[in-house]
Amino acid sequence: MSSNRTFTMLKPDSVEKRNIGAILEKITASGFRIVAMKLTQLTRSDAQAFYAIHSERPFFPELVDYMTSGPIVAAILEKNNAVEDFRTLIGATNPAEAAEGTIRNMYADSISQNAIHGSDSNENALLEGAFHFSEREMF
Ligand code: IDP
Ligand code: MG
Repeated sequence: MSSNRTFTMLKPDSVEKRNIGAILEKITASGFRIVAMKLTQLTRSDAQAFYAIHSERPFFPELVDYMTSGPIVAAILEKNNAVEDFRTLIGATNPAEAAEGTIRNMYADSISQNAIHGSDSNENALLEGAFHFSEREMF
């Protein structure tokens, strides 16, 4: 996966609230091409591994409970400057601080249930994409 790609998850709250369509519309209208996509559910060990960097944080148990609470939509997205532009599109981690018109501003409920994930570096985009997809699921 090259550096013009990023990885996203529409988190369980977005699926539960039937916001998949609206969020994907915003993503594709913002110039991202969908390279890979699936509806799936994280196991506890998946969530613990995916968020291993946060394992010592006080919110980690809550994060694992939330991310395993229902299905997610996992996707790889392509655009010039994908990682940075996607972080701009989703907005700050805490929706109360997310800029007007960002996905978290529009669709997130709280700092924990914040609608969507976006990779924070090219290196993590590659790792996170490979966590969910094989090469033959990428187009
Ligand atoms: P990010 O998703 O904007 O990159 P991170 O700091 O990497 O934010 O945190 C990963 C996820 O952990 C967040 O998206 C959110 O779901 C959850 N999280 C982060 N900080 C808190 C917190 O202070 N309380 C509860 N959950 C949090
Ligand atoms: Mg992060």
